[in-house]
Amino acid sequence: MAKRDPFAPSPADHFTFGLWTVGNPGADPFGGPVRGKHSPAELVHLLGEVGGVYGVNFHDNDLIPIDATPAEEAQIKKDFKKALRATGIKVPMATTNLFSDPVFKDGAFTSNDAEVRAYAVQKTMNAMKLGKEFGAKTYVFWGGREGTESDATKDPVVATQRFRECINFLCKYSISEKMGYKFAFEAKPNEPRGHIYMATTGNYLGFIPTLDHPEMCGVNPEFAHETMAGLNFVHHVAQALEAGKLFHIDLNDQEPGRYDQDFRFGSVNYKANFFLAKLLIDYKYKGMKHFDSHAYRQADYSEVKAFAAGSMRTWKILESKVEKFNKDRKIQGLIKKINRGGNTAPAKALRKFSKAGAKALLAADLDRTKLAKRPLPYETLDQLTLEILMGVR
Ligand code: GCO
Ligand code: MN
Ligand code: MN
Repeated sequence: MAKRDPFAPSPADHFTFGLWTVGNPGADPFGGPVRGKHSPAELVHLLGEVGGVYGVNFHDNDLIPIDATPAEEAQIKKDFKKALRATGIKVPMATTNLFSDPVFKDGAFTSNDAEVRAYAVQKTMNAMKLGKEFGAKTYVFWGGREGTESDATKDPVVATQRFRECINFLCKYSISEKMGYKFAFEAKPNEPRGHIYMATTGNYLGFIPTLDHPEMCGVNPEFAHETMAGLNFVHHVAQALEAGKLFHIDLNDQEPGRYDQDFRFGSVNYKANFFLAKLLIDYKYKGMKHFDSHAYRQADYSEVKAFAAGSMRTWKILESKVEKFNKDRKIQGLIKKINRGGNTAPAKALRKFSKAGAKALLAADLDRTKLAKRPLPYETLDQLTLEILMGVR
């Protein structure tokens, strides 16, 4: 009997793709499409052939073109439902395209034109209904056009208030229609706008508590987005996780300081992606892992399948490396050693404030010269990590 592939994905891994990711035709700002268009149903079958995929996500117009006739819409939905049934693939997340149409050239929820804002909310309400038709539970908001090239054009405080007004309305709409959505906000620093409002996941973590329904709102961080700006993505995800706000995650890869590359997960920064996998595994993230990336422009559809399979396989390989790291006695010994001092009186006093504790802490003998001399074997720890990743440990 053939040996089971230890890195084979399964639906239990909650890996998802978007119609817009595997269906990406390879156009860029300098050249048109290089791959033929596949219908939504064909893309579901493509994912079925890759195997191990849990779900497929869509923007309203990935499924139903913005100018589709009612008859076309009905046919697309029928074919898509049939493909979902045949493959067992689910639709866990839906979202709205609030960026392609010229009406959104200056933003959707932050547009200066109140009627454009109303249209954006109306389009989102319809897209939320569409998502519900296919069972979506998470609703993603990526404000790609919410921003400026020149701050002469918009008041950034007013823009935040307009954004809040739209989200509050949509939260109440989901509640009043008993849709049960969880909203997940996705930050990005730039592209397609010169500057996008809510540039980082942290911006959204600050914004959410100002909403009328913060309990139903969280974030959908994307590896490439913080990385584009040279920031540490893992730290942003950690803050969201710690706050109980990591509702969804977009996995891909990206070289810092470049255009929005949307590379295959793990193809550039596999060390950073290892720490991301470790974070999500250690803190038992159970949500969807959505690969928001696309195949190289040189790929044909058989290579698109290789890209999808590779994305999941890399996660599974990193998962096995995390297990190795967590079981490595030398590494764990070092980690224990560097997290020290917790049983001393000053450390205990710090845990919960009391007047007596504050007095004790002020009087404690904490010798900074001695403390500074305690060893920090970080060179060793990082090298051991690297050796696990390189497969020699
Ligand atoms: C991007 C974004 C988008 C969003 C998508 C879902 O950089 O273009 O990552 O792919 O994730 O629109 O809202
Ligand atoms: Mn992106
Ligand atoms: Mn994304």
